[in-house]
Amino acid sequence: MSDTKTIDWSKLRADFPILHQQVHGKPLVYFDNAATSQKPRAVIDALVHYYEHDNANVHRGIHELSNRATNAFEAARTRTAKFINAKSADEIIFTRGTTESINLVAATWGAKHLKAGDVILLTELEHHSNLVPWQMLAAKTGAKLAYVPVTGDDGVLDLSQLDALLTPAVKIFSMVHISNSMGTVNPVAEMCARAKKLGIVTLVDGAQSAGHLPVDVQTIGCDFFAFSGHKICGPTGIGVLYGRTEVLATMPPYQGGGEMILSVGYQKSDFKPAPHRFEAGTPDISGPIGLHAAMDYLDAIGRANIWRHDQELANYAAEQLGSLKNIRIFGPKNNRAGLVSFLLKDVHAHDVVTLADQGGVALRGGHHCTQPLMHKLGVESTARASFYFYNTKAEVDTFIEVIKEIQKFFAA
Ligand code: 7TS
Repeated sequence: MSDTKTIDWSKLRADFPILHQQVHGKPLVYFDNAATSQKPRAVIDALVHYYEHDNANVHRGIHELSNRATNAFEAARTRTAKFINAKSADEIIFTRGTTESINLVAATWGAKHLKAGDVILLTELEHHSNLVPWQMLAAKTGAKLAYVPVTGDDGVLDLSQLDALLTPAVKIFSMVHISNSMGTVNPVAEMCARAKKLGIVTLVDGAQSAGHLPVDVQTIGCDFFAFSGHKICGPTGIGVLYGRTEVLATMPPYQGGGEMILSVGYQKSDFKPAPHRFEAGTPDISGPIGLHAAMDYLDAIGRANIWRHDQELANYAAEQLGSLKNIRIFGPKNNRAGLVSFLLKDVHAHDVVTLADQGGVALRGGHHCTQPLMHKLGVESTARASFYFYNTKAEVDTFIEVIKEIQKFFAA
């Protein structure tokens, strides 16, 4: 792995065809990476190659193309296990994304293990996809929801309350690794360890972390880890649920259909073990193949290097924004992930995003699917710039100039 200083980041940028265009007559500055990342040529080529040479259904045929497709599909599973250091490829379930991964756990683990009076522990930082499935499960089972609170605009959790919240009624603790709206990096290994000591099952939402820093599910010590392909340079429509073998073995199937059965009778069926028990029907085949190429691409750069680059850009952007007047900046002072959320005084976040777009800068404005957190902080929305390794300091300078122009426009 090369050192971050020896990496030619601008050369990597050349791998992304989409970045080399103008928007509204200005060079595109793509700062919406927390929503979705762009795709390098290697990933696009892997998808084209699959459809041009190997396309067939998996697991069913014994002809050459079906064997090739099956081998590529299962090789992607093995690669994914390596990407997050799972013990076995059987612990990797392919889903549509983080959202479906969490829904799968809520639907299957939840149906088996939760009853009225049990508690589902979450944090106040969660994305809607780690809130709503648990609310639906609570409504169905009579379980209750409890939350680890955030302390304020810095988006940091008050972990001094954790021991008091980890009551015997808590059956699962589901937490975000990196907050998509604040940029907080939660100490998930410590949080999981404290829960695990009490026999509580843990889930980590890794949507914002998996492609940005080295992830080792065994070191984190979680029972489940969820992430999306499209946020880590892979295609949309493919996601991952890691589940520890012992926990997956207790869970009933998710959807019923082909591929997930051992044998089917008219009255009753027997199901395969994990991971196939959770993957009914023809799966997204090109998705894992594209994801495989993305994981190879990211690990050739090194996620520790990507993380340093992310943090450098985010700290620089936060510092530059901090030098402006009439601005409210969210997120932690220390160890900020690669994004900055902010609000300009008396300017709606959507106006910031609309005007920034005119300057070629793609931001996001809104509640970022963290509506309860926004309400807790007393705001409706924020504007957000989120970075990845192909972004540059010069782009941050452009962004800051655009923000200054917006302030001037609204002050006039
Ligand atoms: N969890 C977190 C922390 C996220 O940031 C997101 C998506 C999800 C879960 C859901 O991922 P999906 O791939 O299943 O949709 N976050 C964002 C965002 O910040 N802007 O758009 C999507």
